[in-house]
Amino acid sequence: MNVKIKGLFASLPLIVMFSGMSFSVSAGSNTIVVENAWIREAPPGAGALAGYAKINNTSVKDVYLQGADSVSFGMSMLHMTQEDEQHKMSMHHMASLKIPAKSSVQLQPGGTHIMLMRPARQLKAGDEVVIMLNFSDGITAPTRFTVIRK
Ligand SMILES: [Cu+2]
Repeated sequence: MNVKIKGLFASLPLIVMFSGMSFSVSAGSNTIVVENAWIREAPPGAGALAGYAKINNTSVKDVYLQGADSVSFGMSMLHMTQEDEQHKMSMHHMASLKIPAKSSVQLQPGGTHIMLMRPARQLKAGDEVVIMLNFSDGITAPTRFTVIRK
């Protein structure tokens, strides 16, 4: 996060709300609501986990998810899963993910996800971790993810 974004942040009224499993953050005319944020439980010693959520953009302007940050992981990044002609699955880093105006995008297994590398501790079903979702226009949504066994 750079100085320009911090300046923008300071000048805008910022409203943060938690209600059950959903989280919303507003800055200026942008409103993002994150729902059902979860992390798939991984076997002990796993070097990477994946996080999923539904991201709603309730504003009239497109917003871009540009990355993630969490003190609970050595590195967090946006990934997409692709299948080639031989039906081999591979994952690729994504610089940004568009959340169209008045629309939503689902991060889900087999699709776009937040790759969470080098967990600081073993995470078990029921644990909660906060991951900062970084959007365009300097919007940061601190989102509570619940670890689920699936
Ligand atoms: Cu991945």
